[in-house]
Amino acid sequence: MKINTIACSPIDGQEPGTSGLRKKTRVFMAPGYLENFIQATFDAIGGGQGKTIVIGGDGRFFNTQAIQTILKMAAANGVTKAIVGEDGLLSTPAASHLIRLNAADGGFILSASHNPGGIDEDFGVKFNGQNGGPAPEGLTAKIYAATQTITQYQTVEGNDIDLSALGTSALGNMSVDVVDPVASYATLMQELFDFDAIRALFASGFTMCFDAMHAVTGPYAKTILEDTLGAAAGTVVNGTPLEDFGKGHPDPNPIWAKTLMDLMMSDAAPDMGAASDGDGDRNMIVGRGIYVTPSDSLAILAANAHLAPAYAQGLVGIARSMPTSAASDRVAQKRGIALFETPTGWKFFGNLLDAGKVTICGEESAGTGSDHVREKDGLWAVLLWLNILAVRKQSVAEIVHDHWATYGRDYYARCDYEAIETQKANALMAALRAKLPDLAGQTVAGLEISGADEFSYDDPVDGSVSKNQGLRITFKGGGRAVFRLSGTGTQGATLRLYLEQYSGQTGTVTRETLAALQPVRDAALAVSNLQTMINRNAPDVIT
Ligand code: VG1
Ligand code: CO
Repeated sequence: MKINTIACSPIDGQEPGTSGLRKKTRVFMAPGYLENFIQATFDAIGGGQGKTIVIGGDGRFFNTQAIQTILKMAAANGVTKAIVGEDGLLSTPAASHLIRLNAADGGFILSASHNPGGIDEDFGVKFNGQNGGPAPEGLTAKIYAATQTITQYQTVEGNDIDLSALGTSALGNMSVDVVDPVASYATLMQELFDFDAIRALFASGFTMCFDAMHAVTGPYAKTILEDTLGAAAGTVVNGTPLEDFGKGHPDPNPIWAKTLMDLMMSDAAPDMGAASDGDGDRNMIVGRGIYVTPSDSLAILAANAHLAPAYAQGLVGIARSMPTSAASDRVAQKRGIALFETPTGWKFFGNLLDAGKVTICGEESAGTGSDHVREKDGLWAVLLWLNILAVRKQSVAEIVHDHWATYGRDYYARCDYEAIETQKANALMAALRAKLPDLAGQTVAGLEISGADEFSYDDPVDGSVSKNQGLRITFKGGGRAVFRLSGTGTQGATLRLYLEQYSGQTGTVTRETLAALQPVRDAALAVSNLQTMINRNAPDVIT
C-alpha cells in the first residue's frame, strides 16, 4: 500500500493540557490539524514501527472520522496492529484496560470528556502509554515540542475501515481488530466485585437510576447493571451514545445532572442515583435525599473497599489531587497507610500505581479509580458503591452519616468562573502569588491565615518536579481555599476556587454546605480581590 508523505508546518497551540489536547471541534477538523498532532505523537514515542495501539472515543461528533484518519496514519507509521472499539466507541477506562490486557504500546482516546460535543462544541485527543495511563508530563512536553518542529506527516491511501462490524481486517501491513467495547471491561468488573452480592441486592428490591447522559457509558451500564446484575429494565436512562450528547453537558454534577438530582431529592427517589461523563471516567453518587461529594465518596470508598473481593487485603495507600478535600487523608491516617497529594489530572497517579504505592486514587472533580486500570473509572466507582451497599445492608445516607460520625465532615465546594479573559485570570493568579509569602498570620474577613503556598509536586517515583499546580491558603480552624486555572477549557480561562472547611472530629456535620463554607469563601474572595480582578460577582457553576 502506498505511503504518502505530506509536507506540513507547525500549528500553534497544540499543547496538551490536564487531559490531552482539547479544542473546538472545527479547529480539529481544519485540514492537517489532527494529522499534525498525531504525527507529533508518533514522533515523540519513537515512531509507530512494530507497535500495537488501541483507538476509541466517546462517540462525540467527529469521533469516527478522526479514527479513520488515525488508522491511516498509524498504518503509514509502521504500526502492526490497531485495536478499535466497535462504532469507534471506547470509554476512557475501557481503553486503558484494553491497552493493558493486550500489552499494547499505547492508545489514542478521542474525547473532550465532560465538555459538550458537536461541530460547534469541543473535541479532544489524548495519548495513553503502555501502562494504560495518560502520557506523563515528560511525554506531553515531547509531543508539544514535536508539534513545533513538524515538517511532514505520513498516511496511507486506502478505504475506510468498517467500524460497525466486529472482526479483523487489513490496512496496508497493519491489522485492524474491531472489538466489542464492553466485553473485556465487563469481565474485569466481574473479577473485582462480588456480583452475586450485588445481584442479590437488586433481587431484594433495591432500585437505582443511572444517568448515562447520552454519552459513552450507556452500553457499559446496560450490559453490567441491567443484563448482568439484574437491575430493572430502565435503570439506565439516556443510555444511547449521541454525537451531541442530546445537546447536553455530559458532566455528572448536581448542576448538569439536574434531572437526576431532582429525582433523588423527590419522594419518587430510587435507593441510589449515579451518573457518568462523556468518556465514562467520572462518576456522581447520590443517595435518596443526599448528594455525596466526590471527595467524600473517595474517602468512603477507601474506608470500605475491603468489603469488595479485589480489595479484601486492604489498601496499600491512597492518592488524591491537591484540591481534593482532606477526607481521604483521615481514612489513610486511621488505617496507617500512605496518603499522596498530587497535582490535578490522572496522569500524576500513574507512577504511584505502577510502583504499587497506592491502590485507590481520586479527585474532587468526580474521578475515582484504582490500580485495576490507569484511568479514573466512573462505572467502577458505582459498582464499588453497590458492592459496599450490598454488604453493609445500609442506605447511602446511613453510610455517609456513619462516615462523618467517625471522621468528622469536610464541607466542600468548587466555584468555577468560566470563560474569563485569560489576561485577567493570569493577573489574579500573579497578584495572589506575589502576596503568598506574607499571608501567614494575617486575618482576612475574620479568618486567620495559617499558611499559604504554591503547590509543587515532587514525584516520589521518577523524581520529576511539577511546579505551579495551584495556590493554596489554609486558615486556622480547618478551612482551606485553593485557586487554580483549569487546563481543559477551550475558551478563555476558567478559574477554579476550591473551598473546604473541616467540621472537626466532633463538630456539626449537618450544616448546609455553602453556609458552612461562607467564612472561607469570604476570606478567599477578600484575599484575592477576585470579584474586582476578574469583574465577576458570582461563579458560573458551583459543584
Ligand atoms: C479537570 C478536573 C481534573 C480532571 C480533568 C480531566 O481539569 O479538574 O480533576 O482530571 O478535568 O477530567 P481542569 O484542569 O479543567 O481543572 V476529564 O473527565 O475531563 O478527562
Ligand atoms: Co472524563
